[in-house]
Amino acid sequence: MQDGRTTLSKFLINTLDRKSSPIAASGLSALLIDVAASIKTISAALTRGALGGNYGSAETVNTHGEEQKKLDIATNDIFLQHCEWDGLLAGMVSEEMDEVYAIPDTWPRGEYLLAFDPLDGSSNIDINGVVGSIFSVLRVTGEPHDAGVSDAAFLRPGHEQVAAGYAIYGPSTMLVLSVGNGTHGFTLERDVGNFVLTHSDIRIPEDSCEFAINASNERFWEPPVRRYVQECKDGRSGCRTRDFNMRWIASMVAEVHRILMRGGVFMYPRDFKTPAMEGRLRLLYEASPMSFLVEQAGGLAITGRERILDVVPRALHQRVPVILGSKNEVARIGRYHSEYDRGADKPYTSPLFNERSLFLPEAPA
Ligand code: AFP
Repeated sequence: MQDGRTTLSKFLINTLDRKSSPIAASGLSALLIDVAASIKTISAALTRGALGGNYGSAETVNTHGEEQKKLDIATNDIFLQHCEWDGLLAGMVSEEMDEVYAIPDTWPRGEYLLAFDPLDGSSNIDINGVVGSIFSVLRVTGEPHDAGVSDAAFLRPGHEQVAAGYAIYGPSTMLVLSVGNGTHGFTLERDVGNFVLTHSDIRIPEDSCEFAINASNERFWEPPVRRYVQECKDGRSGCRTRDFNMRWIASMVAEVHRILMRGGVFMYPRDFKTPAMEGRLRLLYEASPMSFLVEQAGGLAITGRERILDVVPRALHQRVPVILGSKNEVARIGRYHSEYDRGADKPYTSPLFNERSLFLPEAPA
């Protein structure tokens, strides 16, 4: 379909509603239109900035013990209001809600499950930085869902998602979406209110010289991550023989969008600042949907030791380490984890080969 002329509705009808479509899925297009309506409403609220009276803390904490911004709660309610009524959902899960949101009895229930982070990067709100929303759609399996669903219905590996996407609220608002036939970007034509296809079939470059990580956690990283980042910092004077650039926007949506647009690697690896925490990012509504989009665009997404889309969640708000982006860079980081686990990385992580050493051996090709 042609960039610049295809609206989201036309794209979804052609992709999901035509009986001839290999991925036809009744009702899914209508659900995604409601998600898109949530995003348009959030975009309008965000562009009012401080004038909207939504800056600052809500003086509450979420299930993770994190302080909630007023907009965290406001955007969560926008998703609920736009999506609970359509008779397509059996339940919803959000970063901002402890439990599964049961569809009120006033509305019929449907065959889909929606998990979302209504406002990703909310620490950027009060500084007028880039933020986003992330969503993931599963189809209910097995248990009857007219009486609502339990946690178990959501605890499915990410490769079972039927759709995933994010909104990025930047200079323009974009919706980036996959229903299993590639990853596609739509730009909000604000004065008309349509999402227009502007980036069809996005492909992530397999190589890159750009990485994103919160370097303030370096002392808590595992050796394979330290090894990879050190080699990037060594640049052309080290084994990578080319210089790298670093970015950190504190919004996973913004980092992933940059990677989809020009390649790169995003890492929020396991760190031992809080040993009990398996990672910072939540599996159901951050890591899984973003990994689905990245893989559909030709990239890789791993925990360091396994494919994120194969991880079976144990709990609604489970966290995982995330390393995703350009295929060859993520494969290298995965290889470093495997060498470390096998004790085969000694020359690269022993104290003798620190950043001042002249003896940096060639890293394996
Ligand atoms: P918030 O939504 O609480 O701001 O967290 C954003 C996020 O989950 C992810 O989008 C960022 O990449 C990451 O946290 C930033 O983490 P640091 O604050 O540790 O840099």
